[in-house]
Amino acid sequence: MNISSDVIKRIAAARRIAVLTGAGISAESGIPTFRGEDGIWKKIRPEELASMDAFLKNPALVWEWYEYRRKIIRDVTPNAAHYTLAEMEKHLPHLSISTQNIDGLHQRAGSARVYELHGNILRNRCNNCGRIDQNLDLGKDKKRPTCECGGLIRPDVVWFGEMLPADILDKSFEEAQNADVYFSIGTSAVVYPAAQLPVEALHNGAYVIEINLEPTPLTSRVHAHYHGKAGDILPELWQAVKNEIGRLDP
Ligand code: BJW
Ligand code: ZN
Repeated sequence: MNISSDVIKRIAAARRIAVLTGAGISAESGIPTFRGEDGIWKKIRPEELASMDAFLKNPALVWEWYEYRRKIIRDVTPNAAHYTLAEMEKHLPHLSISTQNIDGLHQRAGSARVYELHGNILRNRCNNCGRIDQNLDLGKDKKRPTCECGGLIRPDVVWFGEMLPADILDKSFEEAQNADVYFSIGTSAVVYPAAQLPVEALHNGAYVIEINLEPTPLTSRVHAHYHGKAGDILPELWQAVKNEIGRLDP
């Protein structure tokens, strides 16, 4: 891979780095993406499953999708891209990750400063009173589990038409506004407001780098883009940055 010395120097000199990740960063761990080739579950688009309308219309179908994905997520492990970001956080002055993923793999890889924009699939929440329930037996409730208050229990994730957690979104925008270098990794960059974060970073003078298998609506706007697997590109990029830091600070 040809990494320009400008990219390497920018990362090595950055005081603050912020990262947006999407489903593509977990693809090499074996978790299907939403919109890629492997991304359509039973040929149903995410927009038809990830909404309160879909859940109210057919809770059993939506629960089936989440149970299918929970099983995959419990069985997989973080990959080289997750581990590289965790290592970068330890060695660079400040690095945060705003993730659209609900799989918890950044935390399992050792990243500490992680903002989960779309929630976490391993938690359940009552749609009425907000009570969090981690130990839900779906079988017992015939795929329509209800809370003590009578409300429907749902996965603690953010669906289309729902607000993202305000504190986490605010923090993510703050990180984007203050970043010297911003990475967008493994996201199709079509779902808002997350897709606005790299644009916000651009508007505030950050050097923006995209790593994705294919071009996205963001590609033409960034300073540098790498088309390939995050698990190949990030470790190579980080190795080059470590060499540069070593050269500057022997
Ligand atoms: C690799 C790789 C490898 C593969 N290496 N790369 C402004 C403009 C237009 C629309 C809106 C707007 N503001 C709000 C909206 C509406 C809506 C929206 O954005 N719609 C668009 C589709 C048009 N947004 C919302 O509704 C959001 N809420 C909101 O804005 O609240 C305010 C409001 C309320 C009411 C009315 C109006 C406003 C909420 C969005 C919630 C999204 N939820 C989901 C499900 C989460 C739970 C779950 O996981 O089940 O989030 S949908 C799904 O998409 C999931 C993802 O996080 C999200 C993004 O997908 P992501 O991560 O980018 O994955 P993919 O599959 O799309 O892309 C993977 C990429 O990786 C591909 O490009 C591959 O090539 C690449 N790749 N392998 C590197 N190895
Ligand atoms: Zn309740």
